[in-house]
Amino acid sequence: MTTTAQSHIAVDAEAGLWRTPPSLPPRWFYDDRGSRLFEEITRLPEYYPTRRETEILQAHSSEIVQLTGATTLLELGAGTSVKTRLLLDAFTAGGRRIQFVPMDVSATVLAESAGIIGRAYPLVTVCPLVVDFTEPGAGLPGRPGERLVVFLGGTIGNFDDRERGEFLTRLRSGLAAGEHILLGADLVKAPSRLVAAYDDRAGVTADFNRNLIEVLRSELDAEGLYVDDFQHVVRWNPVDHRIEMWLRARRDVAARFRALGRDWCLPAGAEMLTEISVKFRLPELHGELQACGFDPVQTWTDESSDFSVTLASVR
Ligand code: AVJ
Repeated sequence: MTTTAQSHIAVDAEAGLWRTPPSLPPRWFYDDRGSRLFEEITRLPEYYPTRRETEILQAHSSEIVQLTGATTLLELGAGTSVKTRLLLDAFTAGGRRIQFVPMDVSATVLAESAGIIGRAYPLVTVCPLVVDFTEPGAGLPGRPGERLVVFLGGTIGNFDDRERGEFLTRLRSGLAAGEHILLGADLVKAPSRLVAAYDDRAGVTADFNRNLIEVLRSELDAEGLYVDDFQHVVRWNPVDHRIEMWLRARRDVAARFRALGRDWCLPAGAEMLTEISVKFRLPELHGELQACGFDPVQTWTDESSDFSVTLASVR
């Protein structure tokens, strides 16, 4: 699994597992198996975000491209960039050239998708970058004045209010006035639908969540830590308008992380927070963007207003 100096699972485990409640940042879901399980999630009948966002991009990519006039497309948390291909289609439609910088924590996924996109799009120069975009650090690549940063899938929902503000502010400071961001954000809707999207009947999301235990076990050389001792729990938190994924201990867990030289106990019934997925209302989202130095240009939703894609310019 990919680790960088700034982002190491040992550091995150030390910082999160001994807190009350214990927690771990969601980036550790995406080892090879986790990445495959997430791909499977995007095809589940209950998981609407990927399909809705694809519909929006299919309908409005040319418009988005016209509004930005960008010549460099940067993608945060790119993964396989399937939806971004709709933008690349629009960008290259008139025979124009564009530079594409997919950024992701997974070097494997990135190298594979960069190869596929490079071959499929002769007009696109692909410059993949292995980085964790949640970490503060170097500025953004590409020529200032001509960049569009896309952050799709609703991954902005993985940040809580404070983290989101910090993230947007830092993103703003890495860009020049007049440049653009394109942000996919999931919208508040009936809790039953939201919960179903994260607690699917086939149990794929449960496997995805519980895979985190396997990642911890193998990466931190743990003994006494078993995937089967954990149950997938999903809750809608109406106060913070977010989905929460937890792992609940089915029995007393007494593990030892040999890589950390520390013991970890979780009594039966206790829970660990593994992911939040904030859902938005558009006026609030626009207000947050404004407050962080962006001017919303336009927001598109799908026909059922399940999901949103917002183009904003840097003030
Ligand atoms: C990749 C963060 C957008 O929050 O919907 C899907 C991750 N977790 N099912 C989301 C996820 C469980 C997903 N994001």
